[in-house]
Amino acid sequence: MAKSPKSAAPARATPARGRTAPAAAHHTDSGPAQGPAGDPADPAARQKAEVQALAAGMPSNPTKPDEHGFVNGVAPKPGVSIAPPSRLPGASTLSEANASEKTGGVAPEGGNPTVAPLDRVRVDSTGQRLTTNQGVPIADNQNSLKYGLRGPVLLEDFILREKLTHFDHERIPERIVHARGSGAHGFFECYEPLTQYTKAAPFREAGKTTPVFVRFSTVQGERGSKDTARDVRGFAVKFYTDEGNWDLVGNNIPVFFIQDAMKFPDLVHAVKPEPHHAMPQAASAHDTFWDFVSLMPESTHMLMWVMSDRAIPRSYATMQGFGVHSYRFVNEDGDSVFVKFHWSPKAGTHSLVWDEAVKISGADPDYHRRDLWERIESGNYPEWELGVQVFTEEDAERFSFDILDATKIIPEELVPVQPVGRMVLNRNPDNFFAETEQVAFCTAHVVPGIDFSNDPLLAGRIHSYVDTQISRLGGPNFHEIPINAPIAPVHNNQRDGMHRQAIHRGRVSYEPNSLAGGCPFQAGAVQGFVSVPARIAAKEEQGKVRAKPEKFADHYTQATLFYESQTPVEQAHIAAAFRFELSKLTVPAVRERMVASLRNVSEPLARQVAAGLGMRELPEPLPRALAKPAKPEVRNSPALSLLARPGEMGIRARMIALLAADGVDGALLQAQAAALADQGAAPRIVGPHVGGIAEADGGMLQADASLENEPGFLFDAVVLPQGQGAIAALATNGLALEFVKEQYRHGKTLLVPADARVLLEQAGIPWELPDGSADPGLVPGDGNGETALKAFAQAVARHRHPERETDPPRV
Ligand code: HDE
Repeated sequence: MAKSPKSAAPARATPARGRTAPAAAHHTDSGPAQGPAGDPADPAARQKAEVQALAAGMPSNPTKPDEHGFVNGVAPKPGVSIAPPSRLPGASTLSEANASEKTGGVAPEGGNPTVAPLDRVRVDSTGQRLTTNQGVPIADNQNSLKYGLRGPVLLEDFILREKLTHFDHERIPERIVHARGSGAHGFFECYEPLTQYTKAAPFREAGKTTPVFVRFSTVQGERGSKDTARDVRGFAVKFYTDEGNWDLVGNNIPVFFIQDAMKFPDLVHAVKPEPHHAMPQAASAHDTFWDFVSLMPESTHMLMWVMSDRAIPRSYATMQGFGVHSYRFVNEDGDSVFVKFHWSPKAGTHSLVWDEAVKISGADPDYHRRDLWERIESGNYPEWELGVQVFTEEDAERFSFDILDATKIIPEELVPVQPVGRMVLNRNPDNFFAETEQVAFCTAHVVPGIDFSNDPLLAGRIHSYVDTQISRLGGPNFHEIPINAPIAPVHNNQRDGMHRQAIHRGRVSYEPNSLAGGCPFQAGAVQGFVSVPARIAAKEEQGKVRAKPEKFADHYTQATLFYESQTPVEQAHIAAAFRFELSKLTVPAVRERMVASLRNVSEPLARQVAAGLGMRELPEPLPRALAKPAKPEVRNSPALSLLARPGEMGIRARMIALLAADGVDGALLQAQAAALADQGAAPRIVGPHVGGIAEADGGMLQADASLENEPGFLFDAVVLPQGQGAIAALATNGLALEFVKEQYRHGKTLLVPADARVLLEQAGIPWELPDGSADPGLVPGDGNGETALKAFAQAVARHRHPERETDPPRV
């Protein structure tokens, strides 16, 4: 520890003959020619002497020879460091031990508290008085400072000015894409060590947990846009590993529209609201998007996914997530394999239907945000299993498609997905802005054990994310914003810049150095990040080139694979989505071009879409870029259907309405609500109004919501009431009939006691399916309801009853 200069002997004014003047040791401009003798009683002299000794201990740069040659390049050695004799040589100032309430004492050795847990910056104002940002107590928060009661407001009012100035700057630029999103904290838990493939910290030991922050988002709409737009969803996970932050910035769809980052600005310009009138918001159903994608046939595979129900998820908790690109795993020996990442929801993959999504966006634009928040608040923590597809360079060579092409999947039937861990989201943020808005994901954030492939789309992303944060978050120090700071120690020689938080001790901010004993020193290959040398065999045509490999030209094989792997009801939804989107175009030529493209995917699909658009004749198929694509390994992949993952959460977190009105059998209704809540569902009593509802037996129950403020399409299922008075009231209430009708139209489960059948009849709902068989989603309710409730819960767990569907709907 440096000795406090306070207790040090004062420097002598006159140097003793033959000795270096200790006073000279205090000069900051130049020191004594011979170096100080190091009077142990004088910290300045001691510091100089110890610095001199440190510097002398490194007569040359010992690591210089290691900077050269391939072998050193792939296995860099750790830097050399010399332990200083005391803390003195590393100090910025001899006065550092003069502590105060503000300065604290000397920096803890080797520490950087900007990476300490977030409670260091959480603010709780319980019992506190109001202050300015300078901590000055505010006496009056109601009035500006005026000259007399009716006089002018004074410029001197620093309290008013501070408040307004801060308010004026409350907004930051929204994300250029993925502006609308919601996030949560949680953890990742590793099942088994994956060390044969990777040394990445989260996969080192069975049971090891790594904190995560996850943000889900839509792509097209602005920050305040609706949640249930037809769109790709972002699925970005920040792993705070003990070896640094790893961001797996993925989507809920495993492929992308384009193959090269060069086209990303074009794609985004085409899909965003059109620039002349800034419409439409949060929608791809407009001319410029379809103009672009129909001229870019590599987007066809992605279009199949985006027109499927994947693009209108029921909940963030019921979506898969994908890393999309091929990445690399690297183990301790430096061996690498390719890897694709898959998140699979424990709650199953469930989606909305289009009519429902459209209506929800009006009644509750925050539908997904609310759902995520409420799941976590109620302890129904969303959970996913992480799976990996691991394959070698040699496997990749054999595939009929290129693994560097982000418009292609690797069918699970070709390379199975191995489960490696689970992720649980169990904590909502304290503050949306500080955490969810300021979180900065970046594909360049990788840790030792994870590396990139040569995917040209990924290459652009490695650049783009840091770049965008600099303007969005106002400078290069966004890594110090608490939500972005790693939990791993941070030490480097980067300094200054806007909004710098860290106060670096010492005067050394360069490497190599001897004045700080060589610290911080380079970690070397064993501990540090080393890029895998790309092992792509050099071919004659290797050289600078702007072109794509041949296999990238197969634009349709996997689009067909996706479409063919869907169940008939999913195929029908895809056709309907194309019909809807293309019906919104104002330029018929674009519409025709898209139908021409669909002929290369599936003739029946193209015909169905054309018929839905009133096109009597099919256009010629679009010319293909590759006349003879390679034979695909897999022609049907059941894993691609949403129905392949029903989930294992039953009715947990399902929103279930229990309709009520005056005269309801209140005891039964409350028992049903309690039984559903016991199973983890979220029951809500919905009446003609909120508040008191008179029960048949004279008691009162409280409605949580009204038919007006929470319409039927917001619920996963509905329990119809018993009690003649209530049924009669609801049967003449148009809102109640619409409620029931929409539940039915959207394929939901209705519990229908015999007496309440009249509600179905009034709403025009048939008791049987179109083919005359029993409707599994209309569950008859018996007297006191226990058996019926069980059957109801089972039917709700199926999510939806598409057997009921007709196009157009019967009801
Ligand atoms: Fe992004 N993307 N992206 N992207 N992306 C951004 O970064 C970009 C791509 C994805 O919740 C931006 O911080 C380029 C694919 C998610 O904060 C920006 C290219 C995938 C999020 C950016 C792509 C994604 C973003 C905007 C083509 C799925 C939201 C704000 C080369 C694998 C993260 C920001 C969050 C956000 C660039 C393509 C996923 C501009 C250049 C493919 C989930 O940097």
